[in-house]
Amino acid sequence: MLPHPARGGVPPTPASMTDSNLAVERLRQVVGPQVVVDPEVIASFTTDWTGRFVGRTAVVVRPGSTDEVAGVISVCREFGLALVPQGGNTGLVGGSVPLRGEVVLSTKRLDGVEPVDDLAGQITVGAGVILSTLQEAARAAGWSYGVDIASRGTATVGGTVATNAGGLHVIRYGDTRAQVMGLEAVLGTGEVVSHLGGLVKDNTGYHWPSLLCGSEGTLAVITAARLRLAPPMPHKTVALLAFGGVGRAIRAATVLRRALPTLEACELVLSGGVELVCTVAGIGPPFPEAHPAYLLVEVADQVDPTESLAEAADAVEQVEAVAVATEPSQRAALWSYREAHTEAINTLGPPHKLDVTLPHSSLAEFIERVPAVVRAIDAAARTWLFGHVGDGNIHVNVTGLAPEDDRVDDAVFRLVGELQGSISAEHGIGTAKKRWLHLSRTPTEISAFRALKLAFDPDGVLNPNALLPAESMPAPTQVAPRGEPG
Ligand code: 2HG
Ligand code: ZN
Repeated sequence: MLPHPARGGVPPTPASMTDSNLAVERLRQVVGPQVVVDPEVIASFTTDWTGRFVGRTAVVVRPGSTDEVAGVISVCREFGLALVPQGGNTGLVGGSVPLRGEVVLSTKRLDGVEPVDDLAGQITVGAGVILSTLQEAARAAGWSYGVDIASRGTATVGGTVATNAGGLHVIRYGDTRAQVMGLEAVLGTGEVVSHLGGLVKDNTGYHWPSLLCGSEGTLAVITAARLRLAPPMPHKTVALLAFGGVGRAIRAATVLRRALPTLEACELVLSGGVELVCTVAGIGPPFPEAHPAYLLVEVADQVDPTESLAEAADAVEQVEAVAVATEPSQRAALWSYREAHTEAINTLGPPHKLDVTLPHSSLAEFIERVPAVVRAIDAAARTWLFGHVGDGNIHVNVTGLAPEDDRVDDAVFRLVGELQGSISAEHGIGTAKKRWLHLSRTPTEISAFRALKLAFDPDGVLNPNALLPAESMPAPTQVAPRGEPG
C-alpha cells in the first residue's frame, strides 16, 4: 500500500517511472497509443497557466472512456504511482500540475456531448468538454448554462466541477455545485459511481455533487456530469459606474443587488488595474478622467432590461460617471476593462493569486488594508485587486515577488482569517493554499476530510499533494522551494 497522504505519509512519486517500462506497457494496454512520453508534448502539462507552478512527469495518459479511466487508476494502484487529473490546465492554485512527478491523467478525450434533455432542461456531458462548447450546446437548444468564467474557451467541465468554479454569474445562478444534478466518477479504488438520472428530488442518501464538487481530484476522477440549464436571457445591458472610493462602490453593489433581480454580474475594478489593462491591451480609458473604483454591472432578461438598470443606477448615491452598452461589441468593450485583468497582470511575471471571500461588512475594509499589508513585507511588490464583489469575492494578485516567497500569501490570508473570510472563494486550495486550510476549516473538519479521503482513495493515488495539508504543518512563514509552495 502507498503511504497515504490522509495519514500524513509522504505521497508516492513515480520516480521509477522512466525505468518502469512495465507500468508504461500496462498503461498502453489500457489506453493504447494515448500514453504520452515525449518530453516536448509533456511540457504543456507540467506548468500552470500563470507559470508559478512548475512540475515534472514522465507520463501523460489520455483515456477516452470511463472504463479507461478506471483502468488507468488500477494500473497506478498496482505500481504505486500517484496521479493528477488535469482538464484544461487553467487552475490557478497548482492543483492540476504534477509537482512531485505524478502521472498526469488528462480528461480532454472524455468529450461527449449528449443532446439537451428539453423536458428536464438538463444536459449530460463528458468531463473533457470545453466550457464554451457546453454553453454553445445549451444556447443552440434554446437554453443557457449558469456558469461563465474568463477561461471558458479552455477550461473543461470536469475541471470546473472538480474545483467548483464560480465565475461571473454566481450572484444569479450560484457556483458550479449548484448546477450539478448528477455525476459519474471513478474512485481511487478504480470503482465507478454513476448517478446521472438528473432527478431534481432524489433524497436517497449521500449526494455525489456535494461530495465531489470542490474535491479537486482527491476523492475521484470525474468523468461525466449531468447539469441543469437555465432559461435563455437574450437581452443584456452592461454598465460601468465610477466611484470616488471602494466603500462607495461596495455599498452601491448592495443597492443594485436589491433593486435588480436581473443582475447577472457585479464586478469591482480599481483605477490601477484599469490603467494596466489599457496599457497592455492598447485601449483607451473608459472615461476622460480616472476614478478610484468602478463597478461593472450586467443585467440580463427576456425583455430589454436597460430601463430598469437605469432606474436602479439613478438610485445609487455618489456615482461619478456612467457608461452603458447594449450592443454586443460595446458590451464586450466595457467587459474588457474587467476581463483583461488576468492576462494584463501576467505580463508582469508570475503573480501570487489570492482569491478570497470576505463578509460583505468587511469587504471594503479588507480591500483598503491589503496594499499596506503587502508593502510592509515587500515595498517593491504591487497589489492588484478586482473581482466578483457582488458575491463578496475579491481577487488579490501580487506581482514582483519570487514564486516561492509566500510571506505575502501568509500575511494576506491571516488578514482574511481575522476578518472572518475564506482563503478560497472559487479557485480552490490546490497545493498553493493547503498550508493555510486551518484558517478557514477547524481541526475537526480537516480530520473529517482525511477520513473521506481514506474511504474514497484508500491507497492515496488521487492528487495526493492537493487540498489536504501534511499532518504536521510547516511554520506558516517558511519559504518553500519552487514548485512546491504548499
Ligand atoms: C477571474 O475572475 C478569474 O477573472 C481569475 O477568477 C482571477 O486572475 C485572477 O486572479
Ligand atoms: Zn474570478
